[in-house]
Amino acid sequence: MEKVKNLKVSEIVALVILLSLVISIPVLIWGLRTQEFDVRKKAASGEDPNKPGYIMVYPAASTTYVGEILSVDIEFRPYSIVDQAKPISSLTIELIFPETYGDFDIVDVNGNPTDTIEPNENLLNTGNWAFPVRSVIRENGKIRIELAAINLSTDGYQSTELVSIARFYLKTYEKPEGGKIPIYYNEDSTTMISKANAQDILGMVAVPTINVNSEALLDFGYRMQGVDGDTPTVMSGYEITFLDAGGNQYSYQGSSLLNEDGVFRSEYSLLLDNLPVNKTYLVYLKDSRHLRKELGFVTILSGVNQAPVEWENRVLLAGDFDNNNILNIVDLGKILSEYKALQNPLNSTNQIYDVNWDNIIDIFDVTLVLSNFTAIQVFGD
Ligand SMILES: [Ca+2]
Ligand SMILES: [Ca+2]
Repeated sequence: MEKVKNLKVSEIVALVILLSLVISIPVLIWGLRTQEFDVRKKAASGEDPNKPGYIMVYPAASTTYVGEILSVDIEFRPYSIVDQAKPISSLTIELIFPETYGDFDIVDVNGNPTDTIEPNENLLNTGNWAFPVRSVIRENGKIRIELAAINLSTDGYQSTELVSIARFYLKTYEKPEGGKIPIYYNEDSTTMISKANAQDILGMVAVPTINVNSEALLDFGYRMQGVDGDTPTVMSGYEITFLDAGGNQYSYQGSSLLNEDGVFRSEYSLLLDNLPVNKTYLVYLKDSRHLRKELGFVTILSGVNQAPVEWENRVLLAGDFDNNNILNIVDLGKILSEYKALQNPLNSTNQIYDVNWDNIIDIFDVTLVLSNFTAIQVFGD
């Protein structure tokens, strides 16, 4: 009986181990795939304590959009264990973009093709680092990035945290085949050299595959009546509506930040999910304290679209508090019911009545609304 029981237990254990192996391998592969990082050990052996060095090429987002400028950091970490940390004297990396580069390019922060990448300013400003090689090389329709960072201090450099050594920008012009831009690195020319014995301690390198999405996005700005650049920092929600020539409507919600010029702009490009592209739309904007405003026409293409700059002069008119896109006596009644003293502090329910965003409800909010009340019913666009 005992024996049978033992056998069963060991069988179960074996089965569990086998099952977990069978499951873990695809899960591991799946994990690496969804991360979209090519993580490879540079060292021939597995956990080599002489090769603790780690380089990671880290994009700001794993997905970029056609027309967008994606910033990508090259990060490194000589040692992960504090007690074992030893200084290094240099770092070299060669990144290879195997795709033909007509679809994308390495650019500067303004989007113009560049022949150099930017060293990390914090490291540069220490005066201890030199970057004799930081080239973008275009050959045979392909791109390579070569970087050499040399630490000139007598102590060398050590860190157990990931540190950015340089940054480059990638701009996509067209969606590449398969919708991906893979990046590889050259194993021979990618190194991290220890200060003491001039040996390569680089053990692992992670480089990304960048997904390219051809969905449309929009950058745009607009104004609000009574709000200028001196107003305290404001983030405001909105609903933007795209109307095509056939009368089809597409609405999206987003939020915008007030800048110092008094213009509200999306903090990030607004993703226009499922909006048909290569079409012209008439665009309207609405929020919870203003009448709807016609911003104007825009033709939407794949990737990041810039709205006409005139939109930044469109001013949303205050005073529609029940969201029916009409300013009338109902809206006046609503704001007057919150105007109980000369100065009324904001709480969780009355914020929409602070139409000039100065964090108080006073006579200026009421009179802004009254300035728009020029008929029994004032309709938004
Ligand atoms: Ca109303
Ligand atoms: Ca106010």
